[in-house]
Amino acid sequence: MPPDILILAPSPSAAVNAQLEERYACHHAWQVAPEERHAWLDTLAPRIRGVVTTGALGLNATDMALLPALEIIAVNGVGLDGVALDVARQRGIAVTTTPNVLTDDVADTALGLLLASARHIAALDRFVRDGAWERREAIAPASSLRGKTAGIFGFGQIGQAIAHRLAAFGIHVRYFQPRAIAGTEVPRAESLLALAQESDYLIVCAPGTPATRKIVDRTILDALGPQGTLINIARGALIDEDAMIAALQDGHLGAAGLDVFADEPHVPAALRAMSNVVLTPHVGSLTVETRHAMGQLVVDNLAAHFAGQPLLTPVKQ
Ligand code: 8YV
Repeated sequence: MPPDILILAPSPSAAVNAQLEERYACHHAWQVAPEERHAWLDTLAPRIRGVVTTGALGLNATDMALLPALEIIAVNGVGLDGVALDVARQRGIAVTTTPNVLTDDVADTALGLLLASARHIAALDRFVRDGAWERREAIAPASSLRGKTAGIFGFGQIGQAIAHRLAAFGIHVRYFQPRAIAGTEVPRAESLLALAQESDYLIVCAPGTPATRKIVDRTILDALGPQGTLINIARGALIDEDAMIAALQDGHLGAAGLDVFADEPHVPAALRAMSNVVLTPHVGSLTVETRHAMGQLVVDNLAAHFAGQPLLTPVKQ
């Protein structure tokens, strides 16, 4: 009998989905209406040995408690903020993520948001479409990226890939995270506040944890200042969203480029209304190539687990 696995979201890769169907009895929660999911899961739950989830969805303690035979949670992503890791650890449930393969695309998304914000690309796109150019309305010049300073908060693989890209634009780079990174030439600021004070652009790449919740608060935003731009490709929870909206509205913060939000997929109307804000729907890793590679890592981790082999990319617990 193939192991039963619960799939919370499909992969955009047909090859990945086909491999899962071939090897497992797949139960697709995303195909069931949310209000019917509990009843649907009731009979299945005792048989489920693996869960395939995403960084955004995770697997909380309540849902984990419904699955007594759960052995492995394979996350299609690197964010673990939605996974009840303490419960997984206590129950000996393995957890895997998809590091490395998504680094470049997520870094590219950060650069895209930065370019779109700093050079007004999204606003200018609307300007052309709305006919403002034909009406010969004035176009305010953007400010150049060259010579500016970017502060990267969270200097893991993605933060470092962003730093590498920024250097090619002639942007000075600094970073902050509690633990200094050995072997990098990028200077480390002494705190997040110091980083924001030194930066024209603050790029948030740190993991979502209880310690980073709303860490980018009004003080940090004020330090970034009226000419400053905030970029977030990490998690919405790291930013005090109300404080950010207020700072953007009263001109204490210049602009923002956001891929992630506090309550996805809901984006506050105030943010949608602002022309100095660029919004994308949590698509940092959403390319054909990367989503295939992420899905393949999920497939390979599950295969290793059910064959009793070492996992490829386990989360150390
Ligand atoms: C994915 C992410 O968009 O890695 C993460 O944690 O947030 C993203 O790469 C998400 O996991 C959906 O698959």
